Amino acid sequence: MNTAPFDAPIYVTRPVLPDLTVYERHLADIWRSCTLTNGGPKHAALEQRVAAYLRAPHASLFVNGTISLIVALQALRVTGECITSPFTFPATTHALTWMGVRPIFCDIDPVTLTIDPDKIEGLITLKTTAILGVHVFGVPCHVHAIQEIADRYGLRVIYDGAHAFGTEIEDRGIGTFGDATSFSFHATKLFHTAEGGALAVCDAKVKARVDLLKNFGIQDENTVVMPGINGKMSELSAALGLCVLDLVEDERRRRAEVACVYRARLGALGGVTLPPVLPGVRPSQQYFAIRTPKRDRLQTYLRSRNVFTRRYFYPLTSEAACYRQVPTSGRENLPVAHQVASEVLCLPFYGDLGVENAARICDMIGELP
Ligand code: T4K
Repeated sequence: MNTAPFDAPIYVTRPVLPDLTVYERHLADIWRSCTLTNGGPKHAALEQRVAAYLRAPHASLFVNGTISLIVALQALRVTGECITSPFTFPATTHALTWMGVRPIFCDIDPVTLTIDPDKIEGLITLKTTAILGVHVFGVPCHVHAIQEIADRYGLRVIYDGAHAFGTEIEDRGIGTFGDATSFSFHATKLFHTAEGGALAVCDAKVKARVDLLKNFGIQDENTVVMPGINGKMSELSAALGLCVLDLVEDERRRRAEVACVYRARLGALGGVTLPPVLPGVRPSQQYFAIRTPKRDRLQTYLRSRNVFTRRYFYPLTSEAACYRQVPTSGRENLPVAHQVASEVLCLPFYGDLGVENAARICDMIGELP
């Protein structure tokens, strides 16, 4: 048992990076073509490969995940009120606010930590136009139950799949559920382009609208058809994505090995709730989030051992000063979300961590009284 502090800091994640020479070959192509952005060949190649990896009929690349979410809301004409989870990164809730849509916070399921479908219906009003679920930590929302409610009330369904790149439900890509799913390709993500994102949709008409919206709404040199934004991914980011995508399956395999160690060792300790294993679900391997009532003490203790965990997602977005006045923000409406936010801790989780370091972190966790 080795619980001595690590010599170098251990972070919650580390980005996968290709061999520099592989990226340099792509850079040489870019230098030759002199095309740096606005839908060049790297962008076209990555867009196709991302759609194929996600097993989605259509994908559109973006400059980041947040803009892809905002564009999804605009493309699907979400207005009024949208029912969403407060257990998320602020970007989810902010995307609604930037669109002038009021977030209506719904409590979460204590097992999946995603929006609780049993609580959605009671929040629907005449102003509700959509449900925005978050596949938090890559664990899928209750997609069938959500779709059933949405169909009954004529609502749009949008998913924030920032953590869910590669999650599958019964062999179906996560991006094929609902009307649109956004992904983040930030450096902290399993698959990344340094900064970047994508939107997966099933309807070709929505894809066409999304592509216009991310390019200022410009149809051709003489025609602007809608008030769009600049959401385009550059050739440099797309080239990095092409290199990283080649490494993703191996990274997922290595993370699965780390997860195995965490599950076995922490499961044996007791007092720690592990991430759920759901039948028929292939996990993305994005985060390894545990829950423990000793969370804050544990985080401080691990920090003293040079291990930097993160309290994703504490505080809830409903607790932010800009959302506290929203009527559904009250603690009494969100008891599960508050409990989970007070206990959740994301452990270091990336392939290069290795199984031995993961075991050492488990020993440290076991040492805490
Ligand atoms: N929806 C959800 C549910 C999200 O979680 C996010 C983003 C979004 C939407 C929006 O997607 P984007 O617009 O970002 O594409 C990070 C990320 O910045 C953010 O993308 C992510 N979620 C969020 C969960 O985490 P921080 O503030 O925790 O990151 P930071 O810089 O503290 O990084 C954490 C650790 O990762 C560092 O301690 C070391 C390591 N790291 C980080 C970076 C940036 C590296 O090793 N290299 C790096 O380049 O927000």
